[in-house]
Amino acid sequence: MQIRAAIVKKTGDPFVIENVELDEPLDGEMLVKITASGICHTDELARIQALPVPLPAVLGHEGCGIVEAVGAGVKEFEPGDRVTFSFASCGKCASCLGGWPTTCESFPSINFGGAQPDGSSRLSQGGKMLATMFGQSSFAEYVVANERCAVKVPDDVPLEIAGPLGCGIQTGAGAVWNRLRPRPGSSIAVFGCGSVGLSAIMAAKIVGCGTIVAVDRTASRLDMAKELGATHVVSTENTSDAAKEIHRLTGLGADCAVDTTGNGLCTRMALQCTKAGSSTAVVGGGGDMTLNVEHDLMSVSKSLIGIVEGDSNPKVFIPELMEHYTKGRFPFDRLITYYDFDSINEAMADCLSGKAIKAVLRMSAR
Ligand code: CXF
Ligand code: ZN
Repeated sequence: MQIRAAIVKKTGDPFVIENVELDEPLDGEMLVKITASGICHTDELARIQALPVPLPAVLGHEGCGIVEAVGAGVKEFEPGDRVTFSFASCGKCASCLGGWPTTCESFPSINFGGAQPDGSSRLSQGGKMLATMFGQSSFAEYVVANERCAVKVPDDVPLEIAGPLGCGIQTGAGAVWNRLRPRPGSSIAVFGCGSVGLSAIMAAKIVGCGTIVAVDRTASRLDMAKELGATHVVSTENTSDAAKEIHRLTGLGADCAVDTTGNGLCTRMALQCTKAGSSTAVVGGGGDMTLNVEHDLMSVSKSLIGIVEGDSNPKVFIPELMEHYTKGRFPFDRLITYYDFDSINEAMADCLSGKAIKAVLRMSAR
């Protein structure tokens, strides 16, 4: 079928919305009409090729929509189901079988290699294959994706908010709940108050952390952090040494920290602001840092850990996030600014400038 999709043709090109061909779903796949798609910084990294997804490509990996048709062998879904997508995984390797799909052996190739595991793509233009992202390519009116990437959205969750749960929101919340697991009453510092950091803050509040310190340079984001659960905020505009300030607030240092910024200097500050025996999680890519292994880690029994997608098993974790949302504890919809699909370049620009915390594109295919 012919659909409209946003294509990136060459490195750094803007998105152009054009007609493309979408093939029928094969075994285990389904055709989904996209209602909305979040924009994530990783889409920008792919557009500028800091993350080398093959081009030309249809990016987008926070899609949600309604199942229109299912291919042979699809067991979990039927036409009419409301679904949201997350990252792709093979379902067959030891990590997937053990319930840890973020460490799937095929994670890099299946999510960033541009094609399905067999090397094929359901998307093409003028007879030439278009690369896909996260097995979904949600900057489009329709996608064909494997049912393993999808999660049902209950009727009491508005469908158009659901897409970001599959990447940015679970990345922040999952780092706290699935890996750091702070104790009630403990302290946590969160560096960066974009959608990932604010999700970590909401998760820390639900756990019952007693001290939640938000660090960012933008006053409006720190205000939002306070509204969502931060007990203290540190502005890097006004404070030259955020780590020192966090030591002042917590006494011995924070019990754990999350760095969402992708900036090595912030990762270093996050590590420095914690107390001995603590863990610091890095959940945003791109930074370089130097550290002294003895002084910064070993002699103080500290851990510096990388976490992909909040260590989440989306089929289990996303329903939990939606349950917290419907109970009013996890108002992640407050992070969203909506844009028409045709305004995708403006939406991306607003994400990069900080004007939008989480941009969500509304598709409007008939
Ligand atoms: C990605 C970031 C790069 C490593 C894999 C997961 N998250 C999606 O935006
Ligand atoms: Zn993402």
